[in-house]
Amino acid sequence: MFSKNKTLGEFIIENQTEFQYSTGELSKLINALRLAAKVVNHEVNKAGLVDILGAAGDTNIQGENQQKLDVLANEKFIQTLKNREIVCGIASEEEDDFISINSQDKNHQNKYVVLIDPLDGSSNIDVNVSVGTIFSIYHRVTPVGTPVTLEDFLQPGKNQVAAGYIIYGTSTMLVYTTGHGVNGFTLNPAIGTFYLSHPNMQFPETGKIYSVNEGNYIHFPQGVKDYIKYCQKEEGDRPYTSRYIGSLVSDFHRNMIKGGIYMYPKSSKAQKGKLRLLYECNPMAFLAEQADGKASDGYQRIMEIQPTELHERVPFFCGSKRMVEKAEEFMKS
Ligand code: P6P
Repeated sequence: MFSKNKTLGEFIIENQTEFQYSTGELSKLINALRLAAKVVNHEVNKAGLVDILGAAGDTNIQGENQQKLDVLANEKFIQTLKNREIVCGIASEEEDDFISINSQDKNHQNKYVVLIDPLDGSSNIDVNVSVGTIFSIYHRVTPVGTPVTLEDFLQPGKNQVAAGYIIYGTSTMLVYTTGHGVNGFTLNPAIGTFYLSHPNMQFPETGKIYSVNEGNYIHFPQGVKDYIKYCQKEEGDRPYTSRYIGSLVSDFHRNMIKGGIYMYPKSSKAQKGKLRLLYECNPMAFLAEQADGKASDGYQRIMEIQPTELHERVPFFCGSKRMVEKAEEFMKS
């Protein structure tokens, strides 16, 4: 067990030995994300004060209005990662295509690729509801010394070397895994330092919270409708409580602490659901499994899915193991 109040920097150094062939690059990568998180946190926390609210006028590849804070967060994370000269490529929800990174003297020697949703839940920004950043890290699979290709990004989630999120909520936390459990760090804004506040985070095996946008109920598959009615039925430890914030990171974080399930199913309006496999579902699935939870598309393990395109969407069921298994039973029947 890790002692609390250790700083994120101390934690990274102490656990560096766990990274296979550790050359310190992954540590430098996590440190780069730490810096970007503090910069974005500063902007998110003053969003109401300066004229960065409201849509930037553009729309991203998803056809969603780009809020100015989306654009700013995207730029900050990309710039910070570029400056650290550790990654050979970046894919972002806000970028139509992946970005190949090669500083002159490095000649494509960097070995990590990062996929990121720089500001998830951005429709909540203008109403002061918590939002989050989600990141996913892989080793490149094409030869070092060559430009990164799409193949480096279209890897199944089980290949991830690290994943995590920053939640800009009542406090700002960075929660991540490198495959050795999940640890949460809370930012002390007065001194700009993250402290280990939630060591070894784990989903309770079951819970009493279900998170889904019930406004889509009539469009859901019958199995999802039946599971929602199961959650609402007066029987045993039920009815459960419905909690849905509209920010995946916030719903996931609450459910990991209290126990619960988050669902974004497919529907007659969205045949593959809404969430993106590469930079939303895979990183959250890695965290869920490292926290003794479960993540599936209703039928198969999310991290087994072989991606075919950068922004592909998948149905998503994620949280306490027993709750996801029960939902899968309804999906199968
Ligand atoms: P809906 C935010 O846009 C997001 O990707 C997740 O963070 C959130 O859970 C979901 O979409 C909300 O989508 O359709 O319920 O508004």
